Amino acid sequence: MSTQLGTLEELPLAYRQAMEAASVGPLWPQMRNALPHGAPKPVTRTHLWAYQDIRPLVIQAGELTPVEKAERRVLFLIDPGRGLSAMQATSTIYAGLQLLNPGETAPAHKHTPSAARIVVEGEGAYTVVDGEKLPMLAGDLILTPTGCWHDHGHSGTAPVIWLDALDLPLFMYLEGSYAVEAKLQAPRNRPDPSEVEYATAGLAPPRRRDAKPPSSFPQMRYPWARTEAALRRMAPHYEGQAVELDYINPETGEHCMHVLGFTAMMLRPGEVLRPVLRSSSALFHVVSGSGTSLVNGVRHDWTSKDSFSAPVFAEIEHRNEGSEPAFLIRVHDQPLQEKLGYYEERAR
Ligand code: GTQ
Repeated sequence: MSTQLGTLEELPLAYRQAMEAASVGPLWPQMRNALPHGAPKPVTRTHLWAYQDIRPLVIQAGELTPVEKAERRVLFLIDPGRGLSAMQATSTIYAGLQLLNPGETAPAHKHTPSAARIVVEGEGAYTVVDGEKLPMLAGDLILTPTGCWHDHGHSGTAPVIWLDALDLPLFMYLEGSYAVEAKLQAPRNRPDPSEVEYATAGLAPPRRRDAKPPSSFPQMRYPWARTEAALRRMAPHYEGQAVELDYINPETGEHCMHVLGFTAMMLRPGEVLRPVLRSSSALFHVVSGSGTSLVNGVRHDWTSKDSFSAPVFAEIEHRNEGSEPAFLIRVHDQPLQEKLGYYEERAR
């Protein structure tokens, strides 16, 4: 059905003015904007954020703005489809590069949005989440889920930069975003659960009947070394298929957070991957390696530490023409869309 719907201009001026005065409007001129036929019309435009271009600006932020004056010293990624004021990389994903210099701390706070960090460069930084001290090594995924206290510190000798991913756009849309501040936390004197209870996939401690249920977020650090090793082990057994691992909650098997999901992938040398069209939007972060991706026909030549975005239902082709495998983490909003009951994949 593609009936031509009536326009605003066809309506008498006096009627339009009367509607405006009464704070009402006609649906039919807006119908196709509100409910496009067959598939959404994304606002998001794919973009590549090259680390070598942004890194000097992040380092400069450290010279221009003391951390005390920033609270979180971050340059956020801007979706060209939305313009400069939008604090978002896609419809649901806020992302930013955060700098912490040696000796600096970022004070504790907790907030309604959830955050996750992927460490991009440097050693010696840590995040304390609800008293759990989480070391930050390159490629690690560190969660700071909704309502969890978190502060950052750095006992190394060179700047540390990480990529923050938050579900902030949704919380701003919901008029639900706020934070509570506090002093730095005293971390517990033990390694985090990724090094203790959940160091081996498939094993979790037994729970006594009278014990309180495990936290909703029992594991908040996913060391990259183990993720990469797992992808490499899988690769020979997945010939002709994508080599991917989802970051999951080890107690429930569900996505590791409520709104945003995280999927690690390995692109073998010479591999060309054309994934299904997904209703989720995505931000790809390159942990290591280089390659080329076509996103809706736009070509991105990417290398280690770069990030690039894909709108909902994007046609994507990844290519690794090098001789080394490439490793990426896809940040996406599949968990949210599943909760809303409309996550969809379409064959190409
Ligand atoms: O590190 O807590 O990029 O609260 C934006 C908001 C980082 C953080 C961001 C935040 C944080």
